[in-house]
Amino acid sequence: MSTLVIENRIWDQAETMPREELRALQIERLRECVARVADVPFYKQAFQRGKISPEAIKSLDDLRRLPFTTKADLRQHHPLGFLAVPREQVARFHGSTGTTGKPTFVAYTADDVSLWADLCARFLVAGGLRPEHTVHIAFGYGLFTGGFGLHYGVEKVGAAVVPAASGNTPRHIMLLQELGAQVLVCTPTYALNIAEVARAEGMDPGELPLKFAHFGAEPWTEKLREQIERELDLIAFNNYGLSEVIGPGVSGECAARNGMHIQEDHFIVECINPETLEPVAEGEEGELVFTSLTKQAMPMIRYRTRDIAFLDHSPCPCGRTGVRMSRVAGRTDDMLIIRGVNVFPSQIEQALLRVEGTAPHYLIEVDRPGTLDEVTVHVEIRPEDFSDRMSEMHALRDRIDREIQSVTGIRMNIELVEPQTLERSAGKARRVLDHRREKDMK
Ligand code: DLL
Repeated sequence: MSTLVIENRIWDQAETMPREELRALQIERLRECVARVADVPFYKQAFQRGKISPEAIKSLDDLRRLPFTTKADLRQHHPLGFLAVPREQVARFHGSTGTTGKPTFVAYTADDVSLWADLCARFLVAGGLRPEHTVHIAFGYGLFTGGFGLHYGVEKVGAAVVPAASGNTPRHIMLLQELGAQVLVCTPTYALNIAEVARAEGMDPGELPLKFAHFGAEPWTEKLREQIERELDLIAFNNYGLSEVIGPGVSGECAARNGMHIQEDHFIVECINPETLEPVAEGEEGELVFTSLTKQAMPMIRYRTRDIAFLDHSPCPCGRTGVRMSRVAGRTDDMLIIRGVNVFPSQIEQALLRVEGTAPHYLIEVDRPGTLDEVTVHVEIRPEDFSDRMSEMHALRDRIDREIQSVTGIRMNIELVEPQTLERSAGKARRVLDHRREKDMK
């Protein structure tokens, strides 16, 4: 386990702004944002209905008079109905791939791209990045915001970038060895994949030169962090963002690694009950909603992320004043309702990681063959734990069965599969195959 100590360094003093000052800045910026989107058809209509003008924004409570924006609204105004600047001012398009249907596009002006770089620099520096480092980026470079966003952030800090992009894991290992990057940027599951391929090549992944890593773009658990840190001998930081709001750079962990500081001078966060749309109490889980205060090309008012997390306003020893969001427990649209019980894939991951002998590679298959939902969890066994003895495999399966039942309260079918049989993803891991949805869509 790494014994590296990350010194607390702050990229931008705005990160430590007293909360009173921060609130005043947010109100001022919200007013400007409302003025900026006044001609976007979706907001124009909503503002007319609600009799909202920039002058009507007097306090942060007035935010609640503004409409929510959803993915469905973006789809309805596809491709560029949310553009708030003349087309010639757009410097960049990105897209969110989405698991269903067409990508939705997002746009940036040159200033937006520069802000994005700065916000990524903030969390990278909070998590140990210094100009003398080399950073290996194994995110896709393309419509996905991960590659470019982190790339700009690293450049802004003045560190060296290896834009390795995604895919071809043996090549990543070769690049890591030859260029000696100390910092890894990718999804947490891809880091596991790198460790696994290194081991298959007869190497100890802990011998790679990596010292720390910035992971994001998909939900992961604290247990998975421990496992990755152990295998690759590094310190792993979590960072969060979404294309519609800016991409990576919405929030990230500091050295305390006790929640991700939201960059509140640029985004207002709300945490709501997804059914009643009312705010939840402090510390209670709910859906995160973001308003992007300073984006120009495509600002979002109260964008419903569908990500479930909780907020923590308690002071942080690092001195940053931005509220911290917890890990994302899951997405409202990933939440499985199994015989009426809500289950997140992350709960199954949590259960699996408690059982020695299973790799954190799994696939949850849901179906409704008759009237009842049935769940099968395909779990990959680590090569060293794979055994020809049926009794050992049965005992392992029973342990998994018990853990899953104790975490989710639901009995699932457990199917053990041989090492290396589940698909590996170079980007976000696919954890759920819901045949009920496919049937519903037919
Ligand atoms: O995934 C942006 C990003 C890239 C963030 C690289 C961090 C690092 P989208 O493709 O639009 O953008 O997907 C956004 O990914 O709503 C969450 O559900 C999920 N997500 C992103 N970061 C985290 C995280 C990028 N740290 C969606 N933990 C979001 C859990 C995350 N989920």
